Amino acid sequence: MKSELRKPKAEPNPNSEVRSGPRGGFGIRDSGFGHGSAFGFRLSVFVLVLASMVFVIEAAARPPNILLIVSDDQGYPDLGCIGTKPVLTPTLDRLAAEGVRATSYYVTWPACTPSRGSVLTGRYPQRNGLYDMVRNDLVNYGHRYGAEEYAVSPEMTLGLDPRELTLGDVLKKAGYRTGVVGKWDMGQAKRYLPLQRGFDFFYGHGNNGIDYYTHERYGVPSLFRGNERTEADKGTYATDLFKREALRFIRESGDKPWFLYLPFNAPHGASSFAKDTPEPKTGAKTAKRPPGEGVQVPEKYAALYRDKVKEERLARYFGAVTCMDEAIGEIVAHLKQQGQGENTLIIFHSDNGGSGNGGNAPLRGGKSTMFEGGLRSPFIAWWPGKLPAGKVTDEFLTALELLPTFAAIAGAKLDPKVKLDGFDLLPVLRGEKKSPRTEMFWQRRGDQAARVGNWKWVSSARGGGLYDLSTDLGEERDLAKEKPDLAARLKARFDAWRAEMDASEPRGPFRDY
Ligand SMILES: [Ca+2]
Repeated sequence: MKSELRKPKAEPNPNSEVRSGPRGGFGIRDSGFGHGSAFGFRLSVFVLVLASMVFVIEAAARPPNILLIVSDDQGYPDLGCIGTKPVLTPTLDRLAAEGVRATSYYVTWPACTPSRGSVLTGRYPQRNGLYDMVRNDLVNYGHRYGAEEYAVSPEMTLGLDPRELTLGDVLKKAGYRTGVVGKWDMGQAKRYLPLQRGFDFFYGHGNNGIDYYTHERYGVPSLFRGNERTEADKGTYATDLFKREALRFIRESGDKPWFLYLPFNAPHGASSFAKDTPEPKTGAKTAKRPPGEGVQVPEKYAALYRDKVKEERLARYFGAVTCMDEAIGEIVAHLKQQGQGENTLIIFHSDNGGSGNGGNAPLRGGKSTMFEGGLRSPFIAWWPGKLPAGKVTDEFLTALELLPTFAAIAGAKLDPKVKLDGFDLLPVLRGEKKSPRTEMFWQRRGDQAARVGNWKWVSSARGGGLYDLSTDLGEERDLAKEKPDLAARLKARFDAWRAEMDASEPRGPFRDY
């Protein structure tokens, strides 16, 4: 991958034009001068021009707010506007209709933690060192941890290397108020938590998943406010809490430009003991997770789907998506009420492919696989007046592009010593240029994949081959035998990328250095 470090001022500040709005308010009537004489008129014009110049400076000085919404395990087709599933997402559909939807947008890993680490750092997981999950998977969900045992477990001792710069670090330095509401998943020890990673505000869970109501994982209370664990909201549905806290953050930011990273835990399966199964005794390491535990959701949302789908787990999954969609709708409505609708970029995507809730057709595979169903995510960007409305683009884009994009619109200075793997994607969304991305690489343990142009090469325990995505989005026809030279070329590109990752500066927590 030819990496590209973009200078933030490469394009004009999209907010530097004069426009009317709550912070404008200049006009003839405001000038305070009479209009009855030529002198008065000229003076009025002079004052108007002067006032406009002041406003231009003021507008240029206030960059747009940025709201990054990430859903959890929401499959590529799981949006109402795609039209292949009965899922109801009126808010996201509207954002897509008023903005840009990308159909070839990829995450960097087919499951939570490394995918999110790339969102936050703009770097491949293999470059920032967070290339596997941070979770206690040596024991199953039925195991209730004691405090001392939990304190030394992977969930507490692993996290994103503290030397990595996050979106919070970059945007805070550019004058933004920065917040995280929801699933942090970058480590739970204090040094890993958002307040130590460039963020001013944090409400959510530090670990990989929780019970939507008790907010526990492995029996450990997992919700934080700032650096402190809190049980004050125990019993309230997580999506409702994250909506409440997102609105609080926006409200409390006042006139300051803000960046809110809002990663919902929905519609991920609940990380909880099953309601109808007795908790196993402490130390029981072989207790099975009960089948079909799935997603937790308030009954009114699951009820929307009971006549549409046969399986209860699907009704709950779709219900959780709709509940999240409704929460996003309230946040967007609040922005509009505050007059910030046109001064806010909203980006929405999922952290990885769907985990089997009705499949990811037309894509092959799902979460944890190297096929498109694991790596390709729904993507919507909304910014009225600054991005086209109703545009659908098939340009090759990834989550690595987010940090350079946000840095560019915030006018943030990037550290030239930090190698980034993406670029500002706004000109591509506007249709002003083709995507500079020609390649992308993935590795999950022994599984490997590369996309070069429209060609995809996969080598994994669950199958592999060479596929032409331009004619075979479902990766059904392996052309490796027909085109051995091309397959070898893609593998060589993968190997070159792997060598670059191995040669990059050692970073934790998984790399041996
Ligand atoms: Ca996930």
